[in-house]
Amino acid sequence: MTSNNGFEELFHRHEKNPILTAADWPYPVHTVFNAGATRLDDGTTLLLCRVEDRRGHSHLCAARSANGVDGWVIDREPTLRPDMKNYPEEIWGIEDPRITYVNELGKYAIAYTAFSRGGPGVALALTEDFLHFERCGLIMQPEDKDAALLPRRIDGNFALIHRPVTDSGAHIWISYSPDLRNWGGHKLVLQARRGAWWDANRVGLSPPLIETPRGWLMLYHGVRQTPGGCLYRLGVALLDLNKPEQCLLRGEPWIFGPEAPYERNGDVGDVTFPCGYTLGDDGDRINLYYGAADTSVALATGSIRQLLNWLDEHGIA
Ligand code: BMA
Repeated sequence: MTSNNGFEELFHRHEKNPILTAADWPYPVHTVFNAGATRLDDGTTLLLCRVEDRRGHSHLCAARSANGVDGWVIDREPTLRPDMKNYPEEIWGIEDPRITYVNELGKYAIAYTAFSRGGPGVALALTEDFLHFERCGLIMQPEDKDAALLPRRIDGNFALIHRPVTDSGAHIWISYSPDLRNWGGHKLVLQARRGAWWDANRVGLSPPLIETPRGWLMLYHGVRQTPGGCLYRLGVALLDLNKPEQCLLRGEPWIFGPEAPYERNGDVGDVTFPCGYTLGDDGDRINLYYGAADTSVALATGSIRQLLNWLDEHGIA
């Protein structure tokens, strides 16, 4: 189906958007956005939402739903709070969780942003039930964010996609670890483009990688800085299955960006920021959960097959 002024539409907004807002919360909160997502054993969709309070600090709160659209049951109090006493790097809150189920551990790994005095860094926590959490602490020092663990080892090591910021820009990297504590083997995966590009200067992983027989699909955000503010849009690339630092294809145009009123207006307007997805029972449908304008959680659906076909047509090696 094509619409959108002739551009092929790869993600379709849900008619019930935004699916979660502060008004749904069982305790006072300012905004709810940038949610990690997973499907539990019984098929329940769990969103781990970033919740901002009226100090401007964020914590994480779980919402569960049978169909992933409505009927959300939200934890009565914060599910994972910053723990400044034991993890001083969480002093200004914890943000933007990405969830990966790691078969080998029988646990979910949550990579999230710890907002420290030194800037944002990447922290990791493990859980079996989203009730009890085992913190691994800061695994990438500031300035670094937009991280997710891969669901299995690559060549014997765990692998983490993340986005450090250096003088040369904000690009997507991968790092490896034998034990989730010690990290090395850092490699550049995808560079921000330059100049007028929609993804110039600043890119970052959006949800965790999506495994397909042809490679890892990576949905990533690009940030366009304009005199009127930043525009956060989504692009797609395909990474090699056994060597994810090798980018096989990268789309030129963005595939999803702020259009709907709840994406254009909010605390930070013109932001679509996915941190999680779940797959439909057919193994093809992608339910993409994204933060809209740093204010609410919205849902759009796409198809793995269609994304791969689109990359064949619009991707460059
Ligand atoms: C990014 C992150 C996101 C946020 C976005 C827009 O740098 O901090 O959490 O949604 O900016 O404000």
